[in-house]
Amino acid sequence: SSLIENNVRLDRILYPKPETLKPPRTDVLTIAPWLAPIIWNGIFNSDILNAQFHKRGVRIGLTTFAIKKYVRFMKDFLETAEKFFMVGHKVNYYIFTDRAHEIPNITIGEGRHIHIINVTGYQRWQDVTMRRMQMIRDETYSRFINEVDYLVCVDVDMRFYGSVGVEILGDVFGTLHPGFFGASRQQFTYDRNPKSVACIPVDEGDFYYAGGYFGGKIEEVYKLTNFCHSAMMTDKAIGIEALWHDESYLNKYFLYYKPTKILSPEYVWNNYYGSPAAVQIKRFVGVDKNYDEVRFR
Ligand code: 2GW
Ligand code: MN
Repeated sequence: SSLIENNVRLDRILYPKPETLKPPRTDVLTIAPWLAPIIWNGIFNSDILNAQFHKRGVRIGLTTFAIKKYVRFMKDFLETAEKFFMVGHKVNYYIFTDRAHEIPNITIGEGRHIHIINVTGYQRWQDVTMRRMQMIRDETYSRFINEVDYLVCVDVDMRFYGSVGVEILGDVFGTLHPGFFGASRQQFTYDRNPKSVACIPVDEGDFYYAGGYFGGKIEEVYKLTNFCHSAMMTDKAIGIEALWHDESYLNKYFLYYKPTKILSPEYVWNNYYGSPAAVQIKRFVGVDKNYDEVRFR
């Protein structure tokens, strides 16, 4: 499949013309200063995008981790992904788990496949979440590069409630954290320890990106995950760990390697943050965790 985004000839498609003097959204920022689009409901036409991506025959990988008790999120995650994630496209689910026998047997649509990747769970929960970077990285060149064109890497304690389609795909993308899209630099919970590789000074930073939703082309996901994992190992060697674990290192990566596309918090919502007007659709929403039961923090 072609990786060049506009080299397919489209057939006739009928749709209202874009209105230069009537932008579809004026309540939110839809483009970053480095000209990466910020994807909000209303700014894109799925018919055009689907036609382009279908002609390119694009294959999409969705990675998630279900370690220990988190296998319980798998059923809802997969069932709702079948309804809403990249419907009509070629999709490979990659489930990293230490409990393969507990992954539910779900009926999967045509052109879609579930791949289980057996991994061992780390003792500390911080390592469970942080080591995802290493595990994704290690599969990029041994596997993903041969099987898919794009990767979407997400948390598992989530459910799809609305369409998540090819509008999210690009060279490398991050997602605005639902708790910080209206926040100031000072309020961003970046790591501030100058000894940590993840440190971001208070006079830098563009957005606060969510740890639970990033992706892009395989080569770019390799660069991103390799950076984050290496940074964690550098910190670990001097006995430190960034404030929000993998999320802090991801934010540092995106400060200096700007994402080429940015997803609005529609794509990684949590109802803890209510229902602000800017968020017209909650497409992928955190599942209320029973902290005492599921976690052991
Ligand atoms: C994580 C924390 C405490 C206890 C258990 C776990 C845990 C996580 C686990 O036992 N098994 C497991 O598979 N995980 C995976 O790591 C799973 O895919 C989960 O969605 C992901 C992140 O952990 P989670 O969802 O409990 O953390 P959140 O929702 O607070 O995540 C945000 O912050 C994290 C860093 O602290 C990450 O950056 C994450 O991507 C963020 O969404
Ligand atoms: Mn989560």
